[in-house]
Amino acid sequence: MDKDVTTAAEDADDIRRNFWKEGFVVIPSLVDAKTIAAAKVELEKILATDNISNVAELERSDGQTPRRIWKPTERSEVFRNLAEDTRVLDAVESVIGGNLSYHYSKLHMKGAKVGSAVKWHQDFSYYPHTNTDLLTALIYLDDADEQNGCLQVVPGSHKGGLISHEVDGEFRGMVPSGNAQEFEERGVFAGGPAGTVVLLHCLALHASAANKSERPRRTFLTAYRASDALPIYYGPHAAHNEAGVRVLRGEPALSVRVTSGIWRLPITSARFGSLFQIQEGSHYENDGGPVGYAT
Ligand SMILES: O=C(O)CCC(=O)C(=O)O
Repeated sequence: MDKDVTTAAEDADDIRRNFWKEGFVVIPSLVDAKTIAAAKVELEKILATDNISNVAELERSDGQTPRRIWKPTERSEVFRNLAEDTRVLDAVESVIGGNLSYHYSKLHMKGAKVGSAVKWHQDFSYYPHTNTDLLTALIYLDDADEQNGCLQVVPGSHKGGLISHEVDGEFRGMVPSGNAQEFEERGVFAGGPAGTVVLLHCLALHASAANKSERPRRTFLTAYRASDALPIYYGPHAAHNEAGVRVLRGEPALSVRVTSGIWRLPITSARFGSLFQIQEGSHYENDGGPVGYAT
């Protein structure tokens, strides 16, 4: 795959049009350098702890480099503010409308040389809801490109429904390997300089390669949903993020909007703490760590 981003946008109309056409949109340098610098300082503060495993999941390859920081908005006002940044929320609003809620967030560290790959998947497979007006904003804290494992997306894939994320009949949070090969060919790179924001539809097929470069690719991922989209309850995992959900714009929903569809449920025999664990199968060894993180 050597294709460039097909969908960069600057104003609200572009953002809406490109997002709904391709299932994602890249908004170059939406967040200013000062805000990004402050987020990186804060990130180091979060990691300066004696008990790293309470805060972060570590790379399996070296057992020491953090690959995911859990719940950054609960650990830091800086990340809480970034999740509520007017520029980000304006972009989200231009896509899913003015009644929107914060869903959950995380930090992916993609450390230089050791950053794990994320295999092809659709986020909705991890958290089926009553409708599909859910999206994630990936806010790059470093310049992100093909070399350090920027996001890759299959354009238009959000229109094709939900495909299987099972291996041997069990949810594993990634598409079967035969499909992955096809998506690798059809996918495009969605990178950009630090401060770039990628809005990603919950049904868009996406992945990112391992980081073999000398540069980290740190990213704050903050997810939103239309306030009338509620999770489909199939067990405790489905409710895991709900305590943190809050209305950010518009009115709390008094009705739920239900669109038709048949959604396979992400039921597993072992609890998992992250998409990394369930995709690599390490959740079978430790039964999950912090219970059932969203993706
Ligand atoms: O950080 C990345 O490269 C992608 C993350 C992702 O796909 C996810 O969290 O669903």
